[in-house]
This record gives sequence, C-alpha cells and structure tokens, in this order.
Amino acid sequence: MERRFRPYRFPLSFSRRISYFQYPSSSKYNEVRLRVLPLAPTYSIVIPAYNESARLGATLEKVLAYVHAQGWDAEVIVVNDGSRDSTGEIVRNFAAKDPILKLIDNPGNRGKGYSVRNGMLQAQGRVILFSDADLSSPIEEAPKLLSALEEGADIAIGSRWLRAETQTQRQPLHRQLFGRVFNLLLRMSLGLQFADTQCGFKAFKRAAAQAIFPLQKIERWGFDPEILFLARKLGFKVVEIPVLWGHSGGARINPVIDGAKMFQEMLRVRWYSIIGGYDGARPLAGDGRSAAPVAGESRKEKSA
Ligand SMILES: Nc1nc2c(ncn2[C@@H]2O[C@H](COP(=O)(O)OP(=O)(O)OP(=O)(O)O)[C@@H](O)[C@H]2O)c(=O)[nH]1
Ligand SMILES: [Mg+2]
Repeated sequence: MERRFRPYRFPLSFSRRISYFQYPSSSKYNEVRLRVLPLAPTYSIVIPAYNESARLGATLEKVLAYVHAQGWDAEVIVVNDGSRDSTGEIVRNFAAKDPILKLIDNPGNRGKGYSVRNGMLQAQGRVILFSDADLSSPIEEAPKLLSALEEGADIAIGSRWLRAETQTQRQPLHRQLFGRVFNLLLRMSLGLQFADTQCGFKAFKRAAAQAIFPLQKIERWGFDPEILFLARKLGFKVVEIPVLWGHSGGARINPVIDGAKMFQEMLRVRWYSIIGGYDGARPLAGDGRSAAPVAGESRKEKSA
C-alpha cells in the first residue's frame, strides 16, 4: 500500500498559539509573547530595608532618577524586612508612579542576609546589584562594578579599604577597628583574602547569583563572608573594586553584640563546609542570560 505523507495536526489550542507567533503584528501575539517569553531586564537593583522610612524616600528618588537618566532597562526591588515604620508604604507610593519599582515583603524581620537573598532570588536581571538603603556607596558608583563584570568577573564587590581614601566619611574609630579585626578573623577562619567583605554594594552576574544564594544559610550580618566563601568554592571570579563610601551614621550595629554574633556565624560557615552542608553546590549551567551585558545593551543606548 502506498504510504502518503500526512502532516501532523496540532490540537486546536496549540496550533492557535503557533499561529500567533506566525503573525507577530496581531495583538493576541503580544499577549502570548508576554506570557510565554517575559522580557527580563538587564539590571536589577536590590535594596534591603529595615525601618528605613527616614532615608528611603531620598534613596528611591536618587536611584530611580539615575536609572532613568542612564536609560537602563532595569528593575529596582526593595525588600522590606518586617519594618515597623512606613517603609512599605513609601515604596508603594513610589511604585504607583514608577512601574520599575517593586516591593517584596519578608515574613517579619529576618535580617539583612535573608533580605538580600530574597531579593537576589526574585530579581530577573542579567546583572543583579544590591545596595544598602542609606546609599553609603552612591548609586553613581554602580558602573565601576558593572565594568568589572563586563571585563570578565562573575562578581564585583565594592571595597572601602582597597583604597582607604575613597571613604568620604569615615566610620567612627571603634567601628574601623572592629572591621579590621573582623577582616583578620575572616582571613584566618575562612581564608578569604579581601580587604573588605562587608561593603553593602555588590554586583553579580545572574548565573553566579542563582548558584550562590540558594546555598546561603546565614540570615543576618555574617552573610557577606558566606556568599564570598561559596563564590570561591564554586569557582566564580570575584574582584574587589574601590568605591566611594560615606558612613551615614545611625549606628544600628552594636560592635560588641553584633560582632560576637558575626564571629559565631563565621564559625558556622566553616562548620557547614566541614560537615558537607554546602555539598552538591554546582555552578548553574549557562542559562543564556548569564553573560554580563555591555554598556551598549541598555535600551536608550541601543536606540541612540
Ligand atoms: N539594622 C538592620 N538593617 C537591616 C535589617 N534587615 C535589612 N537591613 C538593611 O541592611 C542595610 C544595612 O543596614 P545599616 O543599618 O545601614 O548597617 P551598616 O551600614 O552596616 O551600619 P551603620 O553604620 O549603622 O549604617 C540597610 O539597607 C538596612 O535597611 C535588620 O534586620 N537590621
Ligand atoms: Mg549603613
């Protein structure tokens, strides 16, 4: 018997969907495209915020104005860490006027480490940067970190101590001393050879963030050394970049109490690594979105 080729007929709903792709001018096509292929922004800026009502308004104004002035295709995410003041409301008010701003609410006050992880894992950008809400490092410093990623690093961390003269407003002496002792202990306990692990201004390529943050266990102040420890374990390239930094005051960290907790957290990181708590850690296979965008990739620059 002669065998005739019969084209396979897709079920109706599916074939309809295909046809939307064949007719890109139809409005149905755009509907489907947005649902099936959500467009990821180039940059995500994550800002952890706990009781930041006094300074968050000014910070959001600066960050949003800067992002728009640069023409960046970006999202800004504030992670509200169970604030008891009007932090959430401030973000909602700004977000009503600017859709690139998003609010994530933690389930109560969980710490800066938890907040950063929550934001980093929900961020959609190809590069994800986190910054303290007090903008101790001005947002205008971001291109320094982004350039380092373009040049091949997976992670670029702001540093206040690589060139100490970049500190426009120094911390009080006791905080500087505490920071240096902490750094020494980090070198001894985790072998981390960075001048400054604690600067709240760090940028990650998406693949690095997606590999590291799911493994993070430390939820409070000691999370920075843990993510740097994990970055080394997973073989990511980390570079330290001197950035401008001005101490903003407020003194919400107690060097003695928080210092003791951070030391305990360092030992926990060492302990977890000994008992295999971070095993199974594998860099994610390239998801096609891991490459650092180049400056020319922002929408404005593209169309210019
Ligand atoms: N203090 C505090 N900050 C948190 C918490 N969760 C998230 N954060 C955010 O973590 C960032 C750093 O907090 P800061 O209080 O500025 O800490 P710091 O810069 O190390 O210390 P200061 O010298 O007091 O500014 C800010 O964006 C906070 O809003 C928390 O539970 N407590
Ligand atoms: Mg601060």
